[in-house]
Amino acid sequence: MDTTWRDAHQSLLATRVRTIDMANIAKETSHALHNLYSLEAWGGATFDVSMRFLYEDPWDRLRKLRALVPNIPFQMLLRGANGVAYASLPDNAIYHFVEQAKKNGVDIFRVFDALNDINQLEVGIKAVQKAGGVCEGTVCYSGDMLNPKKKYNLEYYLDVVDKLVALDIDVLGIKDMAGVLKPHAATLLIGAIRKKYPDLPIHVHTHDSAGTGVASMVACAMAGADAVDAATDSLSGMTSQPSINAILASLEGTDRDPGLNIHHVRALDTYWSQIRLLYSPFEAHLTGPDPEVYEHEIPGGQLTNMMFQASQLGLGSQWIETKKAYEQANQLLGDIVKVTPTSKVVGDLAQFMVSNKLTPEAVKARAAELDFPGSVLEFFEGMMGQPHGGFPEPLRTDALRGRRKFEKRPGLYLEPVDFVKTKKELARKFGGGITECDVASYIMYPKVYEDYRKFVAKYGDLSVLPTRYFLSKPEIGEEFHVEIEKGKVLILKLLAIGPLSENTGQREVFYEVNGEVRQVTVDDKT
Ligand code: 3PY
Ligand code: ZN
Repeated sequence: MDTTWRDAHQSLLATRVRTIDMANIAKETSHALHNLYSLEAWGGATFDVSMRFLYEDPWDRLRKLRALVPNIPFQMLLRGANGVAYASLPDNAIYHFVEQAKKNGVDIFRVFDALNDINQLEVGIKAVQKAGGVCEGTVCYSGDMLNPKKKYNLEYYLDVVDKLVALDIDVLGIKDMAGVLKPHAATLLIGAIRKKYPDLPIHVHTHDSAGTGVASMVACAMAGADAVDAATDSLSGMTSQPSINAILASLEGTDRDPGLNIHHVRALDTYWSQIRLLYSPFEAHLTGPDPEVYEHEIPGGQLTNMMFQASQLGLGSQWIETKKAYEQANQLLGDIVKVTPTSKVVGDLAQFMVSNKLTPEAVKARAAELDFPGSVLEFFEGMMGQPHGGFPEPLRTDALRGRRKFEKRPGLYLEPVDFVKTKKELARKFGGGITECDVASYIMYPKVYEDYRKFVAKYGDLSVLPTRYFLSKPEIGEEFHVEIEKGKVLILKLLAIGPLSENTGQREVFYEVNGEVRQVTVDDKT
């Protein structure tokens, strides 16, 4: 599977790659990668980020890409009972969301749960089965299976796999979100699953954070995995997936050679090498593999995000401290599986410990009086499911101070969504034309969706702007083209920018549209 359109940029460029940059290479991709298992094109953090930061409709991205790539299955990442959000939603919201995703172009759903909680997984799995999608039931790999002192061992993983198989999944996913699945562990894990389930399709996901991604994926292929994940070279390596060409070269001449035309695959990367430059403001400036990932176990996407945030806040110097605190926070929380949303819980607690200068002992001793981040309290409440081995006590009870405690999966306690009522409310706020996809977006992220709609009502559809002009302003006198719909091209030229008005904080901007001079007043937010 090629992850370029989803996890690769989520893990390297803060999820910022825009639809237009995928659509512009979609036809060539459909040709060069025609015999791939799938393209990961949707889900995970892309859903929220496309509305929140790109002012794009995620459903529109899915439909556009689907139309351009009719021949390769599309895959999405679904966070089980959390959908694509950060905590559980009512079951009917998950069913409704998955139904829209299937109708709009997703074929294969990689369903995981951040705690490998089978009851949470079951919600997503059943929703996919009901919608008629291919269900990739997934176990998240954490820790180090080769180390007998670690919490999660081979027996643990085989037990989760048995439970997934009992739910009648189509494909088994192994999700190594932090890139800690070492090649020898990969051989043992995949070998053991293959022996127990000779006919079960196995698909493995990894990140190259420690630099072992290619070796691990080759080990998986050799041990009997059917599909592994890779990304275009220019968006691969480090916190992203391993490079597709490195994997192809490593499998060349073996019976696991996927049989792609390497010249075509490389040609796609020529495009991506240029596109990556456009997104340089979102680079985390990683300098090389991070072997400490075996200690802190921070998932790939989160590692770059935390680095990016630390440098934006001028806390780059605290980075080593933050990584150490992440490790300590994980132990405090009971050495949990860390992936969205539980990775955010550990990250929030780590940042809380660093900014308040708290040792793990102090967190335990003062738990009844500390103002823990909201995500930590939600985790302790049970809003993200039940961790293997239970919650850490007395920390949980002390931190909750009488708040609710779910001992079963949260969906059993949540009121079902009234879709008709929600649709009517949205129509009242935003006018007619509200679709089921809009309803699903609103249910996942109410405020993000509302802000997105208000933004579009004010500024129009910015998804058509070339990225260079979406991220920064043109030079005076610079001319550029915007295709607002097929065959309808605007030729724009910035002519002049007037002085800042002290009273209004606004400026007059003069520009040309297809040769006609126009003028607009804009807020100067700088
Ligand atoms: C997500 O949930 O967005 C992930 O990529 C988890 O690895
Ligand atoms: Zn990933």
